[in-house]
Amino acid sequence: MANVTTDIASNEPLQSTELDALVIGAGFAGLYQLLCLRDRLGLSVKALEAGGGVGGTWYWNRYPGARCDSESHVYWYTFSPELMREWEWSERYPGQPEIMRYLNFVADRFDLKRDIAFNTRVVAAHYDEAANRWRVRTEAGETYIAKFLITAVGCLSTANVPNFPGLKDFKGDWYHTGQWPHEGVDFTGKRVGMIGTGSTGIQAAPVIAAEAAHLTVFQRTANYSVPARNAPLTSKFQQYIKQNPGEIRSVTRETLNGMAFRIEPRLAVGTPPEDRERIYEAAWERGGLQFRAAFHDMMTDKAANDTAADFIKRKIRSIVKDPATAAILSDIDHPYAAKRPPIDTNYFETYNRDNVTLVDLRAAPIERISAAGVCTTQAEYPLDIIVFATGFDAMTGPMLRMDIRGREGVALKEVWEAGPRNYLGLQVAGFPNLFTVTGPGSPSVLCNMPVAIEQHADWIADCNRHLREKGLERIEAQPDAVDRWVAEVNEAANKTVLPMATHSWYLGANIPGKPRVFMPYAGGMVRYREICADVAARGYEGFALS
Ligand code: N01
Repeated sequence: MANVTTDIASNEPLQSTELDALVIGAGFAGLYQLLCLRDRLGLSVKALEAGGGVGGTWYWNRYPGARCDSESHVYWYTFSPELMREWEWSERYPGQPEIMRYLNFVADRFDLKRDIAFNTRVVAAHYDEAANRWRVRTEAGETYIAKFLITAVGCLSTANVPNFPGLKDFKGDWYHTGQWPHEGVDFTGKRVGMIGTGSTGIQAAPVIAAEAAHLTVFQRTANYSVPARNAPLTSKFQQYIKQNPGEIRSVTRETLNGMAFRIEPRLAVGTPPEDRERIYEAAWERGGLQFRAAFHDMMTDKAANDTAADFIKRKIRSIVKDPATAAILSDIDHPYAAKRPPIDTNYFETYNRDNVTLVDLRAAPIERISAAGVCTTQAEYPLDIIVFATGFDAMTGPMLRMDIRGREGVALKEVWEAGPRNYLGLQVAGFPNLFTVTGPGSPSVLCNMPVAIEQHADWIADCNRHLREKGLERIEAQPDAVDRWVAEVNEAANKTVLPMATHSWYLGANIPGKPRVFMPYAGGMVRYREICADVAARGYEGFALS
């Protein structure tokens, strides 16, 4: 449907597309939200996607070694048993190219692409109170009008390139891992510098080192990592997946954070040291994020966490042969998994290669980038390529880079000036009919993402159905419900060791000037699902419906 309206910024008459609902993003979240609203509710819906294809985070993060850390048989949609039987994963953890093939397969299977506008970045969304419509503008100047607006913009989609002086003078090439060139980067014979040792840097370093003439890793904060133990899936396991889609779906709905494994009920504190060591050793051999499931108290009791931290630090020192390098890598200042825990393939082993050097930025921070390379306060490191594995303006960044305005033109930037405030991570007071999928205040990044995404998209679709059945037009979070939810999010975080990593992106601490607020809901996906269901069952308690 097209009609003539007024451009929200320039007052120019423009052709607008009018819809029941508009979805921003076509990653895991946007695709499924589009499917729910279009195919189950019969709404007129479009998704607008900045990238040239589906995939969201996986479309952009094509860096060497990019791979998911959820196991493949739980890192997918579970809404359709047929779909689960039709797709076959090849490895324990899906690599970026395989995830892209999967998401394209889903988009084609459900004919979603016909309702997605690619290469279309949303720059503004303003709520028109009189019309009860969202007016949305893209970078190219197109406008869309929709009753419901759903942001499915991902938690980690706004790349953070630190503002080092001199970067523009660098004579070599530089790349951020989250904006990786589609044609790839040839490291052969090159001197490569990589800044950052989060999940991304830890995945990329071994792959780059195997190709480059030399790799220099610049580490600001030492990090834990546990071996992923990736391997091809056996045909027996592939058969198990096809035969048990219901069981797989159920498990991801019963475990704390939507993973395939359950947290062991035993406590690290009180377990005799030799038994504990044996349990950690078995968990290390098994590999993956399941390591943190070894003991129930690991994430809630610092003393318990210390036992895991100590085990991993000893492992690092036993793997890395040069004692000085091992000391820098194992000098970790936060509890295990208080920052998002990476898993790896030969990360610490990479430092035993002759062509890899570690630079300790705690001892000598980066001062600037020169024409030749990276300069710390102690030395200049000449480089041909710099890789920024420096993370993202997480969770709020993707929302705040759009000019989102609610009632009376109030900007989301103002409302979130001191940190994100919303109800259930789903709605902001003063922004009616705007829903955020896996935004701050929801389990999102602490959960296996597709599980969190399906819950949100289903809840939003059910809410839409409810409004339609009741003849209602508008839903809006109430300020007192927001206050209570913000308090609950804080309380949930404070029951864990998570806020002890004071420099983590969970707290926004990686971005200079960003308010330090623990953003995801740490109470677990099971509890969160119950709360959301309960709110809906009570007639959307905490929301005003009209
Ligand atoms: O980003 P990060 P990431 N000078 O923010 C350093 C998901 N993910 O892209 O710790 C020097 O974790 C920074 O240092 P510090 C996953 O959720 C998943 O690695 O702030 N260094 C840190 O070492 C993950 O958590 C997968 O002191 C600077 C690094 O850069 C999230 O994405 C794979 C700096 C950034 O680490 C983000 O991971 C990859 C500066 N100015 C990512 N600024 C899987 O599924 C930042 N750093 C496996």
